[in-house]
Amino acid sequence: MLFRQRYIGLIDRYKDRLPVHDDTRIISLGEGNTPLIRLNNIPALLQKDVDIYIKYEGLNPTGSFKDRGMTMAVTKAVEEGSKAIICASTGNTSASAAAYASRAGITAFVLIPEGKIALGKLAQAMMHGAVVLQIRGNFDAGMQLVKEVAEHTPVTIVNSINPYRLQGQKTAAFEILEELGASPDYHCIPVGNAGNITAHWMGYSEYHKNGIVNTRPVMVGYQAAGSAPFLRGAMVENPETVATAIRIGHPQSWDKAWNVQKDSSGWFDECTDKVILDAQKMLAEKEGIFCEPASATSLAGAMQDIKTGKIPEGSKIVCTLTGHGLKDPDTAIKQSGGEGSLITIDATLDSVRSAIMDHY
Ligand code: AN7
Repeated sequence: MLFRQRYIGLIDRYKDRLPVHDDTRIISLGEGNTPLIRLNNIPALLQKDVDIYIKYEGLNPTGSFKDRGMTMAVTKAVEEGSKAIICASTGNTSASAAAYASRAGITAFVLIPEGKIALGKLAQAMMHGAVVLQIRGNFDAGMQLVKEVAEHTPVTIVNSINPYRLQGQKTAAFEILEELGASPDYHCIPVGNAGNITAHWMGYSEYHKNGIVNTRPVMVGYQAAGSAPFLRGAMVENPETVATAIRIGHPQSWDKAWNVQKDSSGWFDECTDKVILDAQKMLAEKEGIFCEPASATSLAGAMQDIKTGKIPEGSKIVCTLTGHGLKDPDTAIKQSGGEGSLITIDATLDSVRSAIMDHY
């Protein structure tokens, strides 16, 4: 018999680099260890000599990068005796919190903006048994409420203002460095609350400081144009974008993200909803990779900067795809022409044959 060591999860894998003890009860669903996929076709379409890698975080257990942070946050909440967790969410955090809470046997309270979360995420939060509080307000209003309520109520906040979240999420950078054997030149990432860009920089910096790698990437954060406080240089009051995951006007890691920008000599930029959706479709059609709209912002932004030469030829670029495409089936179907564009035929051999000949 041939055995491979069982992969349990990122806390188990990076125990010595995370704030856990030998006897900590780890709450895990086998998160992390996601594929780093080299794009085959898109660089050629851009007619640029660039090496683009996709870190496919949509393949985490609940379909987003949030699981990296949630395994840590829930593990620590349980260790500290917490019986309930709470978060405000544009969707993915609520799905992840709901799953890890049920795994731990504690309660998850999630505040979501009414009508503005993708269907798959809502299904997850409900299915895992979270107490779903739909608010007549946006994410930023929900976040404010969560902070206030947690001051007087015995619930642990598991939004990325919980420092254990970033500790877990820094492991994505570890995996990239270990797989490439060196730092990429650029790391492109969607920015909402800016927790993930902060966590990645922590991870890169840790391996750099320990002498495991000699360089760190330039960090580039992309926002949706209607929800781009880092571009405006100020909070945005009524953020709007098709990429509902990053429909955030008051980023919680504002100062931290500006420090990442300065320390890495990076920048922020914005993408229109059209450019985001085009990139999402392109990834699905040309590379076989399905991500949700917010995730495609990283590649959309990278392509903009590759075209202008701001990201020069010869660069090795990693783009994080934060969430799976199945999270938001409505947007996917709509932008593929809608259900009305499906070819409906009689269940006969002739009809199938002629449909094949029409589309061969
Ligand atoms: C797919 O779930 O904030 O910059 O409440 O779901 O670390 O906030 C989601 C954020 C990017 C932005 N891509 O990450 C939530 C939530 C996807 C996301 C982001 C989110 P941060």
